Amino acid sequence: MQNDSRLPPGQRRVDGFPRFGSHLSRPAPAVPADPIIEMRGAMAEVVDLPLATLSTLPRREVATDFHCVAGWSSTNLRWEGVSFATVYRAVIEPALRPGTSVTHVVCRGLDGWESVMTIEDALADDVLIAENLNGYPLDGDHGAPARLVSPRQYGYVSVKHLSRIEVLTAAPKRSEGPLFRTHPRGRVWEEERHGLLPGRVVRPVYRTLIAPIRFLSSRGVHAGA
Ligand SMILES: Nc1nc2c(c(=O)[nH]1)N[C@H]1C(S)=C(S)[C@@H](COP(=O)(O)O)O[C@H]1N2
Ligand SMILES: [Mo]
Repeated sequence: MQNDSRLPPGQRRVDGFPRFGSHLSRPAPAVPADPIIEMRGAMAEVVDLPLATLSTLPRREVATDFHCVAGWSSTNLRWEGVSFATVYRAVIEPALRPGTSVTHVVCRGLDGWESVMTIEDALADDVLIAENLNGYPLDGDHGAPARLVSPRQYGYVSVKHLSRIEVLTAAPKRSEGPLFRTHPRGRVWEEERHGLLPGRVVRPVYRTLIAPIRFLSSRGVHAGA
């Protein structure tokens, strides 16, 4: 636990970059032969963007740390892909219904995981649809074939195996109970760890979840090289 001074409040450094998520022991979803990202919501026409096309948009690299809301941080990751804002401007915006004012974006992964971002957070300049991590294509553990990466928000926002982006004109209704209520923004430096309680109050509770989730997630890791 050396030198955590440059980490956001309440975070502790881990070695490496563990696989972590609600998938627990389940292996990563299979990568489709021709993966697409479905663009849906307040659009005049739906768009299915092949990843092969996404990859031709201007590329961007972001060197950053990754912070899980449970309290672990992985440092010095180098993501490479296409900026979310680039995809939004090039693909989504031209297909919006005329006069539409988008307020929120819902991303979904092939395993059904979903996260909600305000449009402001989604368009921040370090938000990526990443295809590579530290110089290699993403593996199943970290979100193959492409994932969202929003470094200034807790890790649950950064949907792995990204398969769908939905644009909304109002905040979606919440289905979570009060216990694990996510914060509507989940910004790490503000410690927006919880929707109802102060971040530092839930820190010790969330921290107890790290070891079991990490253990289970590591049992579902990608079997390839
Ligand atoms: N598709 C999908 N994305 C997900 C999750 C998940 O279970 N499924 N878990 C989230 C959580 S809680 C965290 S902390 C990060 C972990 O990313 P990693 O497994 O690459 O470390 O992924 C996030 N994105
Ligand atoms: Mo997390």
